[in-house]
Amino acid sequence: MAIYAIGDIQGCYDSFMKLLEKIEFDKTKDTLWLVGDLVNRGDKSLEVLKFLYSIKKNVISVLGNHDIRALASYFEIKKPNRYLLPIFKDIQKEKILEWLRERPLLYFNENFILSHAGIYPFWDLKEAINRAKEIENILRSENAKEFLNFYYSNEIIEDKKENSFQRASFALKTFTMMRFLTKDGKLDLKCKINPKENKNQNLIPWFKIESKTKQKKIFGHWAALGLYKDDNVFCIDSGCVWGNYLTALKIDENLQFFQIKCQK
Ligand SMILES: [Mn+2]
Repeated sequence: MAIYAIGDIQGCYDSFMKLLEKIEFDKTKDTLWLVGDLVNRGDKSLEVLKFLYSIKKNVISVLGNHDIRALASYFEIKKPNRYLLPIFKDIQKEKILEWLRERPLLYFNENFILSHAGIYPFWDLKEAINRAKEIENILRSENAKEFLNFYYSNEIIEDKKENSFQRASFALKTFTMMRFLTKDGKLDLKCKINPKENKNQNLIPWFKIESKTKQKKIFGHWAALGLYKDDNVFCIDSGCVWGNYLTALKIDENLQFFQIKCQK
């Protein structure tokens, strides 16, 4: 009955399989919490999706920016790149991409919140749940294509709320792309460096701003931050697709880490 949170897989199927061996993952009773970015930039994105679909009852996976990118190809807004193309050539593409489309942006229990990039610190849990739901409802609706078209043509970095696409676009950016925020709560989407190297005093890592949610946040997305923990957060993107490590965090009293070196 163990729960393991696993970092950004990004098509690194072989590393993922090795990690499941290492943690002795048992599909009759264990659950995986995945921080998203299941696909893209790694060579076996199709294999990752097919495997997860085959064990979908054991999987809680939140959407990451690369998963959204795959959905943009599904809705024919962006051409699939060479990493995503095998998915679109596969006979099961509809089934696995419809599964991906239905993944949430946020998952939580009493102690932890799971999301790809983090939780906007100015939102309490109720607001974060509502904002995630708004995006999920749009992505599952017939407006999904129109929304993703809007999302990719408008870089919304502050919480404008004039219309539902603007609201949802900002929220989607926070859940899937956030790293640094400006002091007035705007997203900075350019700076990707490790916070230790940041000299711009106007940019603050989102998790250094006091959060209105009490649970510990488990997230990925920030490969330059790497494996990171403090009293409030766990970042488990240890850059497997960049030749580094894939990380699992066993969610129990001991919070034990397991890592596999990239198998490429
Ligand atoms: Mn990401």
